[in-house]
Amino acid sequence: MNKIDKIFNILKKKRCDSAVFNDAVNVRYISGYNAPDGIVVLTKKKSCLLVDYRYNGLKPERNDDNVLELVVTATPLVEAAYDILHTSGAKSAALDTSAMSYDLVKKFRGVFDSVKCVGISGICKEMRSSKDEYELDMIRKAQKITDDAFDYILGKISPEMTENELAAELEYFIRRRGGGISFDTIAVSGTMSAVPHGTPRDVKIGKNTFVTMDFGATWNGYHADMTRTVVLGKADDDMKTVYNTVLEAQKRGLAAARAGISGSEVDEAARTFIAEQGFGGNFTHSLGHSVGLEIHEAPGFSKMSMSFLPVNAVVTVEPGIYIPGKYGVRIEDMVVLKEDGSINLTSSPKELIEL
Ligand SMILES: [Mn+2]
Repeated sequence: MNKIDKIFNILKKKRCDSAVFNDAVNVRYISGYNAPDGIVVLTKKKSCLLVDYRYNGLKPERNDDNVLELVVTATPLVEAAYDILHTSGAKSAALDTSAMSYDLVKKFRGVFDSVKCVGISGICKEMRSSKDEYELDMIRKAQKITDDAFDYILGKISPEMTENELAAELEYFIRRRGGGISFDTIAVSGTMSAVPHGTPRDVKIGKNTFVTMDFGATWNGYHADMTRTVVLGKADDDMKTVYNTVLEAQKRGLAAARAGISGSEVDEAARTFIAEQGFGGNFTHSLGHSVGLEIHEAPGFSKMSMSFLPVNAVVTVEPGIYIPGKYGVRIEDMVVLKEDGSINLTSSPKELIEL
């Protein structure tokens, strides 16, 4: 079943015969085109992506039956959308309100004269959690560039480099390879590595402390996400204990990760080990999140995640230990969930690297 058929099944349950999407990510997901300002209109008679002339001649990103007809129009898009709904005899349209302002909802309601608007958030949310082959392929490509960037930086990094320079080098490598930047690169050392999402500073990386790099490339809109922590110089015994505790917790999380169980079970597998080693209070975030057209998607591996994980969800496994005022360690891979386990998409080494 293609995506449009799946969406119509969802709409039926909501008693809607048509739908309108304006959220840039959902538009890309449903239409197969990267047209952030376009509107997707789905009706029983006609489904299309409406765009203005800035996207004239745009080619789809994928080549299968998940590509909509591209309609370029000079008519304001909300009015053009209504024309299609009206002509198709639609009675009740689902408005994907995931990224709509109150003002925009009012505008749709004002223009959609004979068609009832039903605001529904997250129509595609569950569908997007299980990736198809094209999506997995894009994520693999994004992760390949990300792994290559890590390999490159190991030959480039030095104690004299600042955190900002380190972040810039990673991003420059990704850009040269044609990738986009998945999110603001985290490249932090020493005390700043104790902040899980610390911001890079104009401070030299220095020696004999942890350097954490959390970064990723995108490919056709699909994200990669990876974290590695390394040491320039030598790690002392305490540092080795912290590092190897995170590494073992990550391995336990990876071993537990599979489809058909709840995210909390996977989180628990890693968290219990860290707590047993006496660092329970230092693992202050959830174990992982899904990744796709957005860097953070549902479902995740967290204490609160009770829903069952689907086959082909792409999820991160990223335990960490953070000792405030001192340093922190995080190790993150991305995996595809299968019924009997998971496939690791990340190939970078993760035994402690001392450079
Ligand atoms: Mn992550």
